[in-house]
Formats: sequence, structure tokens, C-alpha cells
Amino acid sequence: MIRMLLLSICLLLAGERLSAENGSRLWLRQDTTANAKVECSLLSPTLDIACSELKRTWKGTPVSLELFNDATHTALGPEGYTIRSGKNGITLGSISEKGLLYATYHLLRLQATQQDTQSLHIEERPAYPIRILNHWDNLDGTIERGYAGHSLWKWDELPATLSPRYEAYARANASIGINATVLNNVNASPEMLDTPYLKKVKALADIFRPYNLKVYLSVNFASPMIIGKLATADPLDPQVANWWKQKVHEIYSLIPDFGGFLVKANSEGQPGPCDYHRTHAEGANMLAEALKPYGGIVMWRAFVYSPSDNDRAKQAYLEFHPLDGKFLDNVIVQVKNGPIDFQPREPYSPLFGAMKHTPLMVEFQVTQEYLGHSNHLAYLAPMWKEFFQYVKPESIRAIAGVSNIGDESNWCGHDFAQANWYAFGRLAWNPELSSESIADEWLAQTFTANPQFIHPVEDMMMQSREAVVDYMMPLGLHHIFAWGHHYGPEPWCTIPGARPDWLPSYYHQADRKGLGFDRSHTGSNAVAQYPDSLARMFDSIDTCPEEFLLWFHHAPWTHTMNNGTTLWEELCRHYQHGVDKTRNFCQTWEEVKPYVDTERWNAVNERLQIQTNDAVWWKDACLLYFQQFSKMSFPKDIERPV
Ligand code: GCW
Repeated sequence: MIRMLLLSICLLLAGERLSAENGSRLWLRQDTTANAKVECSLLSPTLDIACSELKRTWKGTPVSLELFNDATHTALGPEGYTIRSGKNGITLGSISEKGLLYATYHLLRLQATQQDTQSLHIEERPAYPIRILNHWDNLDGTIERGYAGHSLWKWDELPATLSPRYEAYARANASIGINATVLNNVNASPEMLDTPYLKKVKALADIFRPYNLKVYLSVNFASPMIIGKLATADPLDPQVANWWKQKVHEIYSLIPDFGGFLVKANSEGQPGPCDYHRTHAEGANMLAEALKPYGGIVMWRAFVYSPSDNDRAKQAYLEFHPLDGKFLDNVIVQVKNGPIDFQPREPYSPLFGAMKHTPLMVEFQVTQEYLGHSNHLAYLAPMWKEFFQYVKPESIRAIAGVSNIGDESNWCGHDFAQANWYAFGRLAWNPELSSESIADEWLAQTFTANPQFIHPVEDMMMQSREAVVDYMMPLGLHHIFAWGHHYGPEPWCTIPGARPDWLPSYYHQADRKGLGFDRSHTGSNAVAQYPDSLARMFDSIDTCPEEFLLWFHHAPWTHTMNNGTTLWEELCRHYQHGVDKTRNFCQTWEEVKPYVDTERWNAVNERLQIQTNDAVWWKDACLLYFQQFSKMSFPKDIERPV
């Protein structure tokens, strides 16, 4: 009787765990009862992880992990590795343990995605040495632009209580090659650098270290005043520089492999060197000098703009281009992929390619601030790949992604938002990978490798970002979001006294004549910030790619589009197309129901319904609003807005 009771309690608990684990296991869901033969003559925390991952999960021939120092492995660098089949099994090789850890996850990925592992000859090295997540997490547990619950970091409990999720987070990152993380919001609270908080950070860094995940912090430029009680934060003041040196020393005494600082300065109300009539370079260099002796770096953000007559799209370039070559060599300038702000589609930021003597890194936004939060399915790899169509991967030094991770059981809110965390890591490792192959990999590991599931769902993922562009802001429209939360449409928004560059009308410029922001030579001339050939292409309304038409031009409503229709008709069709696509997604999801567990199927289905309703909302709101200016009727094949 008692045994029966215990058994049913166990079954109940197991059942519950299974259900709560569904989303929480991310893409790491392989059976862990393998008991493989793994050989590793060395011992270390990192190799322990690699060996136990393999022992539990690998189902093939024996594996040995070996450190090499030959030319091949040296050329692959400390994070690079080889995977080779031989007579006695598979050998994972690297010059460092980090490489062996990444080789381990690579091999397990091959198994999970059902690749042939009979005769392997793999050589890998990451494209960038820094592949970093930026958490916009506040010390009070909230997350700026976060849509998956509260922060993973339980600051109140740290360092005494260590959530198991800290290690799970590090493991997930290691499995996709992410090797660095900024724990706190760029709108940084100065308290982050207080000693009690640094001890909490140390506790996290200790957990992350064996997974090769380095910790960085965002810092508030006025910290010397707010926590150091100095009278100024002027970067050229010796007392200020000294305060930072001591603070950095304290950090490294706790965290010897600390990565460095991320800084948002003189942007959206944050303090910075310009408050003291110093340049961004002077501010960054002062911090860089403090970090230099320890090998630390400064990631200085170029996301700056002020209420001025200048087109906002031009401002980062205008402020940073004159500083080219003025930064110390342990500073990297971090530039958002586009010139405005993570819109569903932007042309690339012209700072890339223009800062010839300054190391740059790109900042992508993984969290969907402008792409339907965690309600909309939007697979972002195609958006990031688009950036690389214009910016050569080898021209940048590192990649950052604004995290979409929170404390919800499935980490990212939407089960498919996990794919964006995954894709960010994979592209940061190798930007040449195709969006399709990353989607396939993720799907096979997260759901099932059955092609009857993968094909339609990969197709849905591949269309999803373009669908969002279509139903939110097609043809180069941008920033017509509702005030503040950036979720729904609000192209009509006017707020007396508000900054013009925070209002949608600033961006869409709709009037009786037409629609779009004139950034050609007849307008703000932002096109001139691009290299000549691109500048010419964007500048002419006839050669500007249609996807950027309203970004660069104020086009007449009757402008003839490539397919012979008018701008107005084409605009209507894009909105309609976006709506149609979301309906198709619901249909696809219905069809693949047999391949997905009920819990995740329902969760995704619910969100697809919301997305479809939202798409109609966007279409109706925008078209009815713009029609007041175009005064043209809706084409026949468009569902009439209500
Ligand atoms: O995208 C905008 C966001 C702000 C954010 C800012 C930035 C962290 O709306 O919430 O602040 O950009 O990137 O600094």
C-alpha cells in the first residue's frame, strides 16, 4: 500500500517535471542515459563538464578529448577545435579546454540533429573572439524591454543562494558558443559597482567560468559621483580616473577574468563625458586605461541622438565619425545594426565601413522590442543575415545581442523566441551559416527531427520576420509604434511638447503628396553617409530597393512601383500579405500538431492567434490612417479595414 502510494507520488512528480521542463530544456533535450565510453586524461572543471555531457548523452563510438599543440590546432586558436574519426573512435582536439568543450557540444549537436557521424573530419574556429549577450536587467529584477518575466539574476538572494538556472544558463550559452555576458542594463544603476553587488557578480562569474562564459558589467559614467562621492565624473580629472582604477582593481581581485565595461553615455539622459565637454573617446579611453593592466576592454555604445534639426538617422555617424582613430586599442565601439533603433527593417548603420581606424562591434536585438514582444513569432536570423549582406563579417571585431531571456519557465516567453537566442549564438560563431540551416538545427533539437515537421515549420520561421515587416511597416516605413511600449500601431500619435523625433509622424511624414522620410539629397541627405555606390543607389527613387523606399524617400502616393502598381496599392498589398501569412502560420501549426507535445503546441497556438489578431489591427490602423492622406480607395483584393 505504502509502496503504491510512493510510486504514484513519484509518477505524479515525474509527470509534473516533464511538463514544467518542456520549454525549460531549450534545445538541450537529448536522452541522458547513454553511458558512453569517454577518455580524457586531464582533469579540470571545464573538462569534467565536457566528459559528463558526453558520457550521459553520446551514443556512438568511444570518444577521447585531447589537448594538442601542433600547427593545425594552434591555427584554430584557443576556442577552435577538430573532431576526427579514427580507428579507435572519435578524437576531439584543441589547444585548450574551451575548444574541447565547444567540440563536445558540436558532436552532441550532430547526434541530436541525426547527422551521419561515421567519418568526421571537422575543423572549426569562431569568427569573433567576443560573442556576447547584453542583458538589460535592472537591479530591482525588472528587465527593460524584456518579455519573459523577471530577471534571471536574483540579486536579493545572491551570493548566498544560487539558483540552478545560473548553471543551466551558462550551459545553454556554451552549447551554442556564446562566451560572454553583460549582466545589467545599459541604463546602468551605479550601485552595480558597490562592493556587496560585486560579490554577487563574483558568485555568478564562478558558476559561469567552467562554461567559458565571461562576465562584463554595464557602468554608469557618473558612478564616481554617486557611489564615490566625488564632485565630478569628468574623465580628465585625475581623481576620477583614480577612482575608476581602484574600482577596477577591486573587481579583478574578486573576478580575475572579468571582461570589462559596456557604456551607454550621453544617450537618452545617461551621464557621460560630454557633460564635461569631453568627447566620447576621452571618456572611453579613461576607462580603458583603468582596465588595460588586467586585459579588460570597454565596449562604448554609439547609440546617441539628441533633439536637433538633424535627421536622427544621421546622428551617431555625425558624432562618432570625427572620433575615428582616437580610441585606445582596448576600446570597441558598439553600433546598433541600423542607424535608428532595432526596427523590423533598417538599412545598415553607415558607421560600419566608415570607422576605418576603430574596432567596431555590432549590436543586434534578440528581445523583440519592435517585433511583437513575446507574442509574435519572428525568427530573426534572416534579419541579421541581411546586415551581413552589406557589412563584411570580417570588418567587425565582435557581436553583441540584447538578450530575450527572463525567469519564465521557457526562458524566452514564446517557445519560438528560443530560436533567436540559439540563432544569435550560432551566427556569432559563424555568420556564414544560413538561416535555414540554423532553423533546422534548432527545430530538430527542440522538437523533432522528423522532416514532416521540420519542412513546414522551417518554412514558417523563414517567412516570419518578413510577415512582421509586412503587417507592421512595409516598404521602409519605421517607428510608427505606439508611444513608450512599442507594441501596437500609433502612426497618428501626437503629443504636444514632445520631442519630434519620438513621434511617428516624424518618421512617416505622411501628407497629401505622399509618404516616407526624404533622406535623399533633396532631404536630409543621410544617403551621403554611405559609400558612393550605395549612396547613389539609395538616393534615386528609381534605383532605391523597394524595401527601403520610404526610409530614403518621400514618395508620391501614385509613384509607380516595380510591378507597375501605385505606392498606395502596393502598401495595401503588403499589409494584407502580412495578415495572410500569419493565418497560414496558424494553419501550418495546426497541421504539425501530431509532432508537438500538448503543452508547447497550445502555448504557441495561443500566441499565433494573438499575432494574427494583431496583424489585422496593424493593417487596419495603418491603412485607415494613411488613407486620410492618400485619399485613394482600397484595391479590391484587400480586406476592408474596419
Ligand atoms: O531601443 C531603445 C529602447 C530603450 C533602450 C535604448 C538603448 C536600454 O527603447 O529602452 O534603453 O534603445 O538601446 O539604449
